Amino acid sequence: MNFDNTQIGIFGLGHIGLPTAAILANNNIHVLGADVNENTVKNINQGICNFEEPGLNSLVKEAVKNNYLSATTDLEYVAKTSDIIIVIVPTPIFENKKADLTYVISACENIKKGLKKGNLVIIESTVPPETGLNIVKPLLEESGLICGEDFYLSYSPERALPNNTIYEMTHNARIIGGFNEKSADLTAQLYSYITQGEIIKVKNITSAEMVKLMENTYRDVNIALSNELAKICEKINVNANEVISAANYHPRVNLHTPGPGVGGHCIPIDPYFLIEIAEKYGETATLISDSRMINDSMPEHVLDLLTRFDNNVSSVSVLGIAYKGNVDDVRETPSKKLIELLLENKYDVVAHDPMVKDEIIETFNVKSVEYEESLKSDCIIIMTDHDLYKDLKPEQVKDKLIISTKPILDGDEFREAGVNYQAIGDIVL
Ligand code: SAJ
Repeated sequence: MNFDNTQIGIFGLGHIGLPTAAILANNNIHVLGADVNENTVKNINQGICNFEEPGLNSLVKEAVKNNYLSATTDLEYVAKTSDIIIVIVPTPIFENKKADLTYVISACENIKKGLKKGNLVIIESTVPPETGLNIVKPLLEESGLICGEDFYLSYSPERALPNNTIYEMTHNARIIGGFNEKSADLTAQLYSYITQGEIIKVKNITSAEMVKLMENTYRDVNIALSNELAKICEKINVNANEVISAANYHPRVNLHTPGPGVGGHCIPIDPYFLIEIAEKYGETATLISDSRMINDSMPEHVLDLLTRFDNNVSSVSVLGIAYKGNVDDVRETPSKKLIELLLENKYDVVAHDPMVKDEIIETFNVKSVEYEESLKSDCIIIMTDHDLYKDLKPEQVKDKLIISTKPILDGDEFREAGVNYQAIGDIVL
């Protein structure tokens, strides 16, 4: 399929939508981005992207300069003028842990107003199984066009790791589930254009929706297993990360790394979509639910470590607000819960994060301080494995209580230097 005279409309220009748009545009395909955020649209049209992702800025700048990429808030216009439309909008959860499909539905409401014969609509947003069939398809058919005949519909999940998105988007295998063969074929032609990875077609849209949720739920459950194993190791004076590394030498073992909880906009969210569909059909999702509870309990475990080794601690520094190392994303960060617990327990709390702006840090009701300043507190809790923290030296924190939630420091080195070093899965009574 030749895309020279094709316009691709991308609904949602966030952490996945913008890289997708930029990669397509740098393959000389005309891309028109659609986003409700005027600031996002303005920045993109100036060749600027408003979040950190290695390599993305130059791709956006190049594509905009060469007139292959532009953006607008006029969603209907994007639908009316595009041949292929990709929906990559957020799918958060409500307080009750049910899927919030507001953005997907809003995108489809606009798409149906501009849908034309021959159009291909691809949903990339992570959605509960059966969303494509039961919500998206009927919505788009309100245009009067028939799915599979007049227009084509498929689901293809994004699977790019933040901070390595450009590489993964152009090398990872791509999963495709089409409403029918033609939908799947057209989608495969598009993605084979931008990724060197395998194109894997599964039976249908719902199957592809399920693949995405299984990938992330696999990760959440395995992290929960490692967190539970770490708590047992603490009781028997075993270093959890040492034994996990040893166990992973087994060719069929891949234990994940214990930590302070699971953040990001995917791993802690996607399992609830499976719990929801299970409950809808009278199934239990016990292991998936319990894993979510274990991971969400880890900030309390960090507080337990502090109270257990608290010798006159009154001031605490939280090192790391981002949900994981070397990213600036704070969505669902475990640090939020930890800070709430520390404040409830009347500790004086400050925070530091080299990747997150002070004004974002201070939305967590803590003062953002310089790194040197943060090392003056009685207790220092490392919550995020940013590279900066890997260079911490014992002499910088001589008389402090260190609680590390990520295996980035050599505990024995700190203890031999007289530092009270404790860690998830590695404490010395
Ligand atoms: N974490 C652990 N232990 C581990 C691995 C991660 O505690 O062994 C924690 C991290 O600290 C972080 C959270 O889990 O707080 C999530 O980190 P992550 O790297 O597992 O996940 P994301 O959200 O950055 O990216 C994931 C990826 N999915 C998988 O690895 C299966 C990515 O490929 C997806 O595209 C992304 O979710 C998504 O968008 O769904």
